[in-house]
Amino acid sequence: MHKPKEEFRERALVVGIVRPNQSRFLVNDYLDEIELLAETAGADVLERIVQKRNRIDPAFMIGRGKVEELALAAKYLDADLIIFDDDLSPAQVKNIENVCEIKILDRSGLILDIFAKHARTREARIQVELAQLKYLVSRLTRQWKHLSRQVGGIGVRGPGETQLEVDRRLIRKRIAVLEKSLEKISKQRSNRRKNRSDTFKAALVGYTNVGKSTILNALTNASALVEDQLFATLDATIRSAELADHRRILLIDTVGFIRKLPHHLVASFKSTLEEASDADMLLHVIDISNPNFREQMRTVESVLAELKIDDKPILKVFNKIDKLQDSSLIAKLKNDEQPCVFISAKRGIFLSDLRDQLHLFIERFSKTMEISLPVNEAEIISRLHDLGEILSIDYQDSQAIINFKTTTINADRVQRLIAEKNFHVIEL
Ligand SMILES: Nc1nc2c(ncn2[C@@H]2O[C@H](COP(=O)(O)OP(=O)(O)OP(=O)(O)O)[C@@H](O)[C@H]2O)c(=O)[nH]1
Ligand SMILES: [Mg+2]
Repeated sequence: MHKPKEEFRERALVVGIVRPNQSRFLVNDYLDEIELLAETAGADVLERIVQKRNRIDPAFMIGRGKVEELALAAKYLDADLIIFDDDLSPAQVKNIENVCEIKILDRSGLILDIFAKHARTREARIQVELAQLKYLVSRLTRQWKHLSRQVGGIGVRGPGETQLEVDRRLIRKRIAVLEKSLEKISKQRSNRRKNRSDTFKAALVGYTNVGKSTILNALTNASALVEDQLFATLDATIRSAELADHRRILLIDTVGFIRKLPHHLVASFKSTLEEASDADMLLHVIDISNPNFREQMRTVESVLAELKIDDKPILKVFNKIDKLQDSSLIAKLKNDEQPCVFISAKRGIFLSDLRDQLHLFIERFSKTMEISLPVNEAEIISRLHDLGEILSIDYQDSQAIINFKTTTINADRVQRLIAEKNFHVIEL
């Protein structure tokens, strides 16, 4: 884990709950993850507290007695904050805070904080602020001012510090302003997309920290930010990669997913993720060396379904094979998870397999069509140049017979364009 030395690090306790149908083993994996999140946000985790519970306590989540123990541990260890792996209601936060007298953060709050810390571009900053404000509106009861020991730090970056005291009406106004700006950016983005719509596009999607940006860099000589941190990438980066026989493909790097991704974030990041929705195929990147990779795959699949982009052709890219202990796993996955490839992006192992598969997908998901139009339809012909490759044009009388090749997605656009004018198109 990358820890900048000059950064002031807070001291945190993390709390997880084992539910009746869960194993301690699994909850420990979840706590590994929340620990990584905490470290990424700038905290060192002093201790994990795990409690088995059949029923969630509505007032204190883990029960008053356990919260009192927690307060003692926090005092003894001189902690600055307590992080819960589960999301807390505003009342639970208040009650636990009253007993422990230090900052209490839940999973969503922590993830939002990391997004705030990593947002670089104007778009990412607006998206994060929007998500934070929406989260805040529902918990305006939270006031950390009365806590003697801390001001600022994790969980109160971004709008929290100043806006907490402002009333809901002002926050709603700000939300409306931000939503308008995002709409504008989203329009500009979709215009830019139109301008590069003739090349086959593959979006890198997957759980956070699996190596999406590393793959983008390995295939394109780009220098996207790669960090052993969660959510290093918040913006969609697009680069062109060369495959065999000079064929090109556009690769789109996207923000990573995580278990229980706060829904305000998914909503705010829709326009960034629209880049993925416009892709011709998805590369679902998986960290094969993570013991929890199957659950991570399911999380990603459900976010893709939520974004309604799970119907695209998907190539599973199992990355980090260099870290794998048990290579029999590869044989098993090869059998169960086709189409898939196994690579190490960092070490450059089997990248040619990935390139070959991309080539196959381009072939398989491209369409050739024959279009007949009057020769004077210059505007449509110029639009076709934007949307794909004109293989040949035959002139017969006043008709142009165009042999045209394009991606599956653009083929639908062309169909609509031609149908609007009642001209003729046949898919070959
Ligand atoms: N051992 C090993 N490490 C890798 C490999 N690929 C990436 N990594 C490391 O995994 C970490 C995360 O890589 P990124 O490329 O930033 O991952 P990402 O999916 O873009 O992550 P986010 O943008 O944070 O969601 C970095 O420390 C990389 O060096 C690999 O093939 N093998
Ligand atoms: Mg990344």
